[in-house]
Amino acid sequence: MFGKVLVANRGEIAVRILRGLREMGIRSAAVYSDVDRAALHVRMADEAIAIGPAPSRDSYLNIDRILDAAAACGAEAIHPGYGFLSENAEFAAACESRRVVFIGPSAAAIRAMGSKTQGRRLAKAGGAPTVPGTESPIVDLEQARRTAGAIGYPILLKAAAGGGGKGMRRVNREEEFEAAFRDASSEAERAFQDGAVYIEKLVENPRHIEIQVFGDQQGNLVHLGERECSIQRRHQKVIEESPSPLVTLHPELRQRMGEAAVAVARAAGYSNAGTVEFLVDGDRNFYFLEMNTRLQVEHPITELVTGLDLVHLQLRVAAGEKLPMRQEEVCWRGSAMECRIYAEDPDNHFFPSPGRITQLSRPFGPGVRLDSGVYPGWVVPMDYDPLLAKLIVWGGTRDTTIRRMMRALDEYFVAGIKTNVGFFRQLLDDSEFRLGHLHTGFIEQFFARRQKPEPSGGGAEEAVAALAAAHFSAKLKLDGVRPAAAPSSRWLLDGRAEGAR
Ligand code: MV4
Repeated sequence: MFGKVLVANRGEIAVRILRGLREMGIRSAAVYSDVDRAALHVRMADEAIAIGPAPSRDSYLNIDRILDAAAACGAEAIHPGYGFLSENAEFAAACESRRVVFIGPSAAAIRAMGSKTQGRRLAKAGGAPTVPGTESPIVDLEQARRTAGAIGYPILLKAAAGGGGKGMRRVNREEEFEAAFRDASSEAERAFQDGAVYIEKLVENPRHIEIQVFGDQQGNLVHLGERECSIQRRHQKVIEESPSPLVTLHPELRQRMGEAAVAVARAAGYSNAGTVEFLVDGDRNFYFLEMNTRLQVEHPITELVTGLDLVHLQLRVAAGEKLPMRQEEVCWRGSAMECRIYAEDPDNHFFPSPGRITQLSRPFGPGVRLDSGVYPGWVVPMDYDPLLAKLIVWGGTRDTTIRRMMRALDEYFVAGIKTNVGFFRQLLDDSEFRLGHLHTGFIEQFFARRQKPEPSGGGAEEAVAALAAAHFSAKLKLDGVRPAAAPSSRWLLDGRAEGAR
């Protein structure tokens, strides 16, 4: 096993990885930009190395500075986390040539999956179903129009170098094709310096279900089940859960999607943690979408339902150990859900709300996990993604998990900055959400449902009562007075119960 690992990231994921390193008895080194000097990940690491000014390109995205930091502290391996350099094939290759282990798949596998068209070719080669479409970018507009006609409208134009919905255009009929192609291509050129665009048949209102896979360097591969990630806003995930409510209704889906995901990973020569994304249509047909070649933000829900520690596993297989389990030994228990808590203002278009955290209190109790990168007094910088923490909850059933999440959200209190905590309570209360009727258009429809006036009287009254209750509980928290807490503190102070006197 490694003696020392450098964590090339910041925020909650750097903290998460540092915890894994501490548990495995591996020394840790953090890196930090100028604005992160006092960050939690810097405090938690055994040592920390400054890598430059706040802008990512001068610090967390700077390959030379990260590699110099690893050399300076004698780290044998680098964990990239997610975002930043985690899916940068050039960085993985630079690690290989500087003889430091990149904790992730090979540079070749990252590069292959970075190209969405090559990913589709590999998925097909592995025998996984793909959405009807082209395996190479459009070169001849006239021919592309014929291909689109043969596939059948509506179609989607997608950036070959893409991901995250950039360079993606819906085309409803042939007359729209040329303009949409130019739009998609120029957006892709701006975003990825690569204007290549290809065609896929559009799947209407699909679910987004992804499979966690894991490989070792001996060629063993397993899948760790699915995560339902359909609740997204502008291609940003908001709530994730495992198992998918759809898979709970149709359990054979897990094995079929799991086998398809492993086949894709095998075709890519994959090792370490990876995620294979699928679209699932209304008839439960699933299609390969793309593969993410990193540990994902939402990995903790898989950890809670499988009982595995994905960071430990990453370190073990990166150090050359075999996967410690076979597929038949992987099992799933209960239900887990994650809310991504952001410093953002739900009442102002979810704009980022950086600033100083003046008060912070967190949930505890059964089935609650909080992966957080912040502390009271910390100033959330405006230079990075404003994710504060992930609230992750486990329960025996989906219903228990939802109730527990509501309770935990009530206990999570932040002052000084705006957060989306209140928004989650509304989402979790939604009847369609409760029923597990999830799809990628869910949030949009949810907003539309909320804007409609209540059909009958009483509903409005209820809404006013709920608002008043929310305001009251927020005020109680601000004042630091909680009626339920008074008797128990009295008990603690007096050493005997109220009734005993
Ligand atoms: C699709 C699709 C429907 N049909 N592809 C959006 C981001 C990009 N990575 C893939 N995306 C989609 N691809 C076909 N052929 C719908 C989406 C999509 C989506 C996918 C996953 C999660 C949320 C989404 C929201 C809107 C559109």
